[in-house]
Amino acid sequence: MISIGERINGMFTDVKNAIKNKDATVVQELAKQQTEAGATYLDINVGTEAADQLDAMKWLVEVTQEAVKTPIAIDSQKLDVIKAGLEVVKNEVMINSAQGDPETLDTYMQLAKQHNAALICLTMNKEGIPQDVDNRVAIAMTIVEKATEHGMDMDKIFIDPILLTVNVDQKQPAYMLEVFSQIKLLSDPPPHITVGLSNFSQGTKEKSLLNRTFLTMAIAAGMDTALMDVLDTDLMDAAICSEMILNKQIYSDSFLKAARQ
Ligand code: THG
Repeated sequence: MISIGERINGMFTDVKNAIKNKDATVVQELAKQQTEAGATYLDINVGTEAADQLDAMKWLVEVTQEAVKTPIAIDSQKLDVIKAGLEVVKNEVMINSAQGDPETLDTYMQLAKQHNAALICLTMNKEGIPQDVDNRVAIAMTIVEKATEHGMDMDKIFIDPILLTVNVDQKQPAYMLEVFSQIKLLSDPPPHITVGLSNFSQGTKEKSLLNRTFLTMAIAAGMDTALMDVLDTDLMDAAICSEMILNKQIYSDSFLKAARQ
């Protein structure tokens, strides 16, 4: 699967302090650890407390690139923060994320094409985040239509149906699995499907177990990407094992080791 390492995020205290003190080593260590753990992309999010978000994004991208060549996912709800990151990025890049109303998709898809970037699109629009299956799938189909209209390679489109915390509404996880299946069923070629996995267990006990169990069920339903804690070895192993069970990887007694290489 495609894994996006979540750790370079100003929501974490160590990264928040690193931004404030311009302490590159904390960020670079996280970049190296997540790369070694098998991250396909490294998410970079400045968080909410940085004094100058544009400056913080540029700095985080620059110091990360000094340490590793792993592609970066520039994570912000603000277009100008994303553009600041894109200005300094050197390698393959992903934009995280665009909202799913048609005009916003036009803007972000043009930007993605300019930078040959992958693009995460959220199933939310000006009316908010739909909590049911049908409206999420409807926005997902708008995203697919817009991508076709813009001549985007579907392999660069990642739809995120927005995973909510399990302890808030327990109907949501099953809805998400249904949304994944329907997106796969209704699109040809299909886009990638992703979520912010750690959202699922925020504020709960048993975070690792909750995340890993949802991940395996989600992979079975068609999700092929996650923004996740790649430093959680049990979680990464569960992802590898799920793909082996779905015959996306050949079984051998050393299948974990093989997948890691
Ligand atoms: N979709 C997309 N991008 C996203 C999200 C999403 N980016 C941000 C977020 N959601 C994904 N990243 C995280 C990172 C950390 C946590 C959750 C989501 C997290 N942190 C712990 C907590 O809050 O309990 C620990 C924080 C700490 O240790 O200080 O859970 O959904 N496209």
